Amino acid sequence: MTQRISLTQYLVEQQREHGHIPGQLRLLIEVVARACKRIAIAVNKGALGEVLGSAGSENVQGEVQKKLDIISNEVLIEANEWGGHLAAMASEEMDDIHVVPNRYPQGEYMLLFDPLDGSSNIDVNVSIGTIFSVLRKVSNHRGVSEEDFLQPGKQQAAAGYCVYGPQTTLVLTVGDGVAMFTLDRETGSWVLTTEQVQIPADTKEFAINMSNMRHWDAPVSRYIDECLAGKEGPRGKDFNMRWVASMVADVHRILTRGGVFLYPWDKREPNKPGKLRLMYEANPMAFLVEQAGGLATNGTQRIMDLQPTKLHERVSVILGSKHEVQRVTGYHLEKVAAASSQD
Ligand code: P6P
Repeated sequence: MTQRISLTQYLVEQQREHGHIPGQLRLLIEVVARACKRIAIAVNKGALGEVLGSAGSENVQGEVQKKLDIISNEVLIEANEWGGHLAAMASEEMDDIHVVPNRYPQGEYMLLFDPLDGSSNIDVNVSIGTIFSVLRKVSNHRGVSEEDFLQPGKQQAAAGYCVYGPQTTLVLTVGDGVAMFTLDRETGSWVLTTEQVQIPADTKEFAINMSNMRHWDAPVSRYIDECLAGKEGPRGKDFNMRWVASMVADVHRILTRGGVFLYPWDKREPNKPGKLRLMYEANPMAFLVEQAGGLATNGTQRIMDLQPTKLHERVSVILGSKHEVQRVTGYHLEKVAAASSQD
């Protein structure tokens, strides 16, 4: 039996060997990991725990909130506000930021999260997950405001997710590669099961919601049409398709065996740049994917270079195997170049 190391031992060794993880950040990660364990217990109760179904309210996105959305959000808030490692938190489920109450010491980090992504899958027992992103409070003025959160993804100190699937797995980066920890339910501890995750540069698997095909922009239609043309087409190979409709599950598959994930802008709501949220979905996933050797763009720009203007802003997302993301991005840039040459 190989000696398994725990999340705590991993973080201590990372801190000792690489100095990547200041004490406050280590505490933050351990507290978030503990909160994810509590969320996993609630999620796994299902119909036995009176946690399924709608909460009868809407979030800032105008989406119906599930009971587990609210439970997960509250677990993360309560777990993190007393530790002294955070100045504030932001969540998909909350209109405004949550500043750490004055009764607790304020820390140097800010935590953003989608407490339970993929909620439409909760009641049908399909994998869902928690996504989190960590920023440093860079302004030295007293207090903290929404503007403090508006930093590009390349400023992230850490990012990760917990996928509640056949296994409960925590996936984490602090900027020194990607590590995966599986929850050992017998001991209740996170056990390191994979480190230095690498996404293959090539793939034969794409993930997109095909029902939106008629609404796509030309570069996306071109890319998917070429994949569907298979061996006889310009790609010279057959492709497979997966779409879980849980970003955490789709990204976990890509980190595990490669692939390309697309949630692009489409004509349904032309004024919206995309469906997914930049700050607490796209940025953390982009950090993980890049740390695992993949790429993440919005079609024309690196996602982690984007300067946010609003906390809940949306973005078009193309991420995964390097060569595929380069191809899709290249098709978008060809369209931009053609349009500017006509001006
Ligand atoms: P659609 C879940 O609601 C989510 O935000 C992502 O996890 C997922 O990738 C996407 O939306 C699914 O969207 O339009 O296919 O239901």
